Amino acid sequence: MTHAEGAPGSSDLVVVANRLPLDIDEDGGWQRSPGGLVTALEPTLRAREGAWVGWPGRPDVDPEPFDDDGLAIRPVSISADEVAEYYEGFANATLWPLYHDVVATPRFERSWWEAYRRVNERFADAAAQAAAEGATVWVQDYQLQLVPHLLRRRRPDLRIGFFLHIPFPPPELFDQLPWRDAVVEGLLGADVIGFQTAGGAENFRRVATRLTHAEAAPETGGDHLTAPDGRTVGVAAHPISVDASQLDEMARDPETATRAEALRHELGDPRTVLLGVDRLDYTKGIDVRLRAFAEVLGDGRLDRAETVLVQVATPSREHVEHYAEMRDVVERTVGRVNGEYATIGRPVIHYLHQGIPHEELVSFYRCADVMLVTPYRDGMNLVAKEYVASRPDGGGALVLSEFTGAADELGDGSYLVNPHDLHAVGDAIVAAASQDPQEARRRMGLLHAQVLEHDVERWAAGFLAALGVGS
Ligand code: ADQ
Repeated sequence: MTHAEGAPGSSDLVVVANRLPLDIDEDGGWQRSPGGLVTALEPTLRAREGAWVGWPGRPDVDPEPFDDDGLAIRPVSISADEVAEYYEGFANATLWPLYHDVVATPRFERSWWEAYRRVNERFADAAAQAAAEGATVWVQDYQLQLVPHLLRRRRPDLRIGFFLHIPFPPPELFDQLPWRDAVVEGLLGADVIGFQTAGGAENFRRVATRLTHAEAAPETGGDHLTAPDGRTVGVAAHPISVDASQLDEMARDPETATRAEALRHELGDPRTVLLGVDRLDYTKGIDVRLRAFAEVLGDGRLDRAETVLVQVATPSREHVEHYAEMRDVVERTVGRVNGEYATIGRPVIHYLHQGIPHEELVSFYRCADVMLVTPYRDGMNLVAKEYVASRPDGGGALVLSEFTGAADELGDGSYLVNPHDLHAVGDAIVAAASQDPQEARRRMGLLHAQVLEHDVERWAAGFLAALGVGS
């Protein structure tokens, strides 16, 4: 079913994201790709004849819209050139490094920007077609920052929300972007702009008031702006989370404990298991934790015969140059550290360059005495929250970078570190690995309670409430 240009669609709630919650395969069949977002939004979407606008995950296909069990799926077609320029280029080689503290050098290419604008127009068209009169549209993430403004131009009747999953940088970095005015204008088209942290929201307010005629609206407690066109725009932190009760339940399943024990046995029954789980991304600080681990083995603060680090790294964005370089760095480091400290049949680092199933991941979390989350910069970091949600037993310890959004909420119970300070990361690893069991329980109890209470459902309901949608 398609709608005539300009005529409203039938959905009262529309989610617009780079990816659909389903991927199309080579034969045109659809595979579910369940993520936290779809799980969190599903009940509300289905209750409101919801629609999801997004890319089906393959270039140059143009599938028909369809209904998936009450959820309207509205695919947006993207060509192979656009995948290279809009997605791998502007989104992942310009915005991603720029918004993550320039930990890699962003590239500014005019043709990438033009593709970004063109694709954002296409998403705005699809959203305008799906939304019913007066509907609410929730736009997700850095790939689609122009959509709020473009959509408002097409459909002034809509309530529009935008959530940024990655950090929003301070003006000192954002100002490098040659197209900064258009991006801020794009975002200001929303009624509510959500960020992972209060710091991100504050950065955006500073940028917006300096680059446009937007003004602070002090009567609202300081978390709104008056946009240049006079509309009030909410700008606030809405920290995302995980399906905590599901993880808690899975972790309590005796089968999970059995699998966790089996894993430890397969690892050679070491005294201490350390774990890292990440997309293989240069922002995640995989290199720093490997080097810190090598240092504490080298100086004998952790016993190389009794300690094992498992690093699971999902392949990610392999066509983007910095990612290939990062993979080389990580894999060379794994080889070097094992070369130095392993014995036959006993590597000190087990490295998996693969995704692992959700249930298996929970067993890994249950098995890990110390979870290492050491990004140089991260919007939130769901792995940290998944880990603590999976420890209802009160066991384990979290080493957490202070440059993650998660540190705002999990600072109290975790071992907070500056990932640029290799010695401090080593100290934190040693402290977490040798903590007093009673203190350990107290810390994990705090963390577990925090995440169980502030779960992804609460995040979605909170954002939608700010947009005026009741649950
Ligand atoms: P990501 O950068 O992808 O997300 P993160 O929040 O850690 O980072 O989420 C990664 C997800 O992938 C987790 O759910 C994790 O379990 C899963 N995962 C990672 N490696 C895996 C593996 N090897 N096998 C299976 N699953 C694996 C972006 C932002 C974050 C923000 C989220 C949500 O960069 O800062 O927290 O969006 O807003």
